[in-house]
Amino acid sequence: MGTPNAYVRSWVEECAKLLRPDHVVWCDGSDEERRRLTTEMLLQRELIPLNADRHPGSYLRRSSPNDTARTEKKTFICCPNRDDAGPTNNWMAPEEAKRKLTAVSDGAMKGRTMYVIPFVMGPSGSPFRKVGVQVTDSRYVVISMRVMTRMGAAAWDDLGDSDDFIRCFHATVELKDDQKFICHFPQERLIWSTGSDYGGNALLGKKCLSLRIASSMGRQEGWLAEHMLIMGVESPHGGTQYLAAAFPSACGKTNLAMLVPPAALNGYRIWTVGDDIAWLRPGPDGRLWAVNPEAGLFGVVPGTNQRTNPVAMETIARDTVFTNTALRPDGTAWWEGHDDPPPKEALDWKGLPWTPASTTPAAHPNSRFTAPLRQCPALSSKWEDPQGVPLDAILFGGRRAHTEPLVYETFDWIHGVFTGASTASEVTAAAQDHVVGTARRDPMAMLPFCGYNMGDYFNHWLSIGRKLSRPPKIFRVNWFRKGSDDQFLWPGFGENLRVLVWILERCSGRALSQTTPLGEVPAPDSLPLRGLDLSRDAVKALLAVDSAEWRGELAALREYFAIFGDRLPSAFLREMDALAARLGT
Ligand code: GTP
Ligand code: SPV
Ligand code: MN
Repeated sequence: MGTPNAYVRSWVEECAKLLRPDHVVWCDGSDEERRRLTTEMLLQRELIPLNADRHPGSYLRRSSPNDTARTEKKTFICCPNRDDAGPTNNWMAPEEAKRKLTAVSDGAMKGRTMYVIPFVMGPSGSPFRKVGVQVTDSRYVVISMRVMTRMGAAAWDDLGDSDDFIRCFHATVELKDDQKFICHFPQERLIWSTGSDYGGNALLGKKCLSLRIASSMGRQEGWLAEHMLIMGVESPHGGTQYLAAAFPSACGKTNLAMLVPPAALNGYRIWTVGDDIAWLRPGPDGRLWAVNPEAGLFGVVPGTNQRTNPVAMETIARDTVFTNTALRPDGTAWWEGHDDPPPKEALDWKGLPWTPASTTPAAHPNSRFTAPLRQCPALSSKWEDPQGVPLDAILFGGRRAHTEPLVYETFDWIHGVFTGASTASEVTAAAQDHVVGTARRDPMAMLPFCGYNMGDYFNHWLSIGRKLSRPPKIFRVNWFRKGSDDQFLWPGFGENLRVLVWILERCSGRALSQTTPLGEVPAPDSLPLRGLDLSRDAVKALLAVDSAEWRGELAALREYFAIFGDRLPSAFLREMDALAARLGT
């Protein structure tokens, strides 16, 4: 096995000089190392052992109550020119950010141990993989990175003599708001995060590296880093087609990526390639190829049960870390939407007594599970393919109670990119600093994750399209439309396969559609709905396009896109005019 090269050693020395830890430990990703750290965490009560019969090898972790989700207002893109971060990102000048972070980090690991984590994002042997090195004082981060990335000394071999690694600096410091910064320096390929040890704020291989830094690298190198699941759909008629889908945080990626076909569609099989992040590249064949850079799942717990997501339930049946779920007296985890009814008594996610009469939820709404992808019974045999899988379709979605139909197909790549960029979605608990439920624009589900100006990002999407002679078709979906009774019109979860089947049949030119101002919706009876208890009226309501409502939507969209000024693709202006014409204005 390799050893860290001189570039790595000198950067780690620099980090240690600033942080002044008592010890520096170079991690190797071994099982022995994981056991040792776990034992230490159990002794320090940083982990709570779960019932060994019901949850073998699994633990509960309670985070600090003010550190339970990504924090968008403390997340910065630090590039020299403010305009290059764009109107949707927080920006800080690199020198100012470094000044602040140096002050916060100075001596921050005194009395503590600094762990050095070598890791690779992307399948081993893939020409698209990227090496990262993270320093951290959080053992929780170490054991989580071991699940979420390909961690270990193999990264040193991959790196060789090169200094082409992403520098990931993490210090827990105190979990106080004024110490909290999640800063990205795309020019230097540096991430510097302090004051949080939760999920996307602290596991720097995930959103920070594989989306914010990677999106910026992708722009330079001609590829895309996207907030997308990747899945294969094997049809009973033979053959597997692949699709990628971008939905905002907590809007259904993990669930779709591992859905179980309904009985009426028996014969179909779903193969999970990834549930959160996709790196997309034009191949020599003119198709778009997708790779999942991650090796684990960091999934939303509430709502997960045997009916909604049996594959996830099997995936997390062992060797899983639960973060911020409730704990039952028998040492098992519980959450809202669990198969079991609410327990008579439990400890809530903060460790406080909870009963069904309590007015607060037992599990945090953003409680999560961390588990290796290898434990997923639906895992695709292609999940580690160095080239990835070729996409037939890309889906953009969001959570919209009104306005957005269940599904429609866009007319072409440019219209599809425009449609993805137009996505709005109701805010969920996956970020700390917004009012849950209010709708906001979230282009391509990348609003919190794009490492550069989103106007440039839209142009980059258009330029990728020019390299594709066989581009995937682009669709918009919405599982969350509600009826006048305020209930979801669509059953969702496994039944979503019905929509995927229509989509993939459109890609192979078999399913019928009807044209609306937005795009092609399923023709009557072309959605495979047999065996589903859904009235004709409900189907109509699900697919309805209300032109008056959409004229209002378009006016709001024009206002939104104006924030990008002259970085907005002129093609988007033409798309808006064309949409206006189709809507009859
Ligand atoms: P991140 O990990 O934050 O990126 O989230 P995600 O996009 O992977 O979302 P996930 O699949 O974890 O789902 C989030 C929440 O939405 C869970 O509580 C699910 O139970 C719920 N959900 C997922 N799919 C559906 C669906 O088709 N219909 C309905 N009604 N709810 C769904
Ligand atoms: C998301 O919020 O989209 C997540 C969780 O997948 S985190 O890793 O915290 O970003
Ligand atoms: Mn996500």
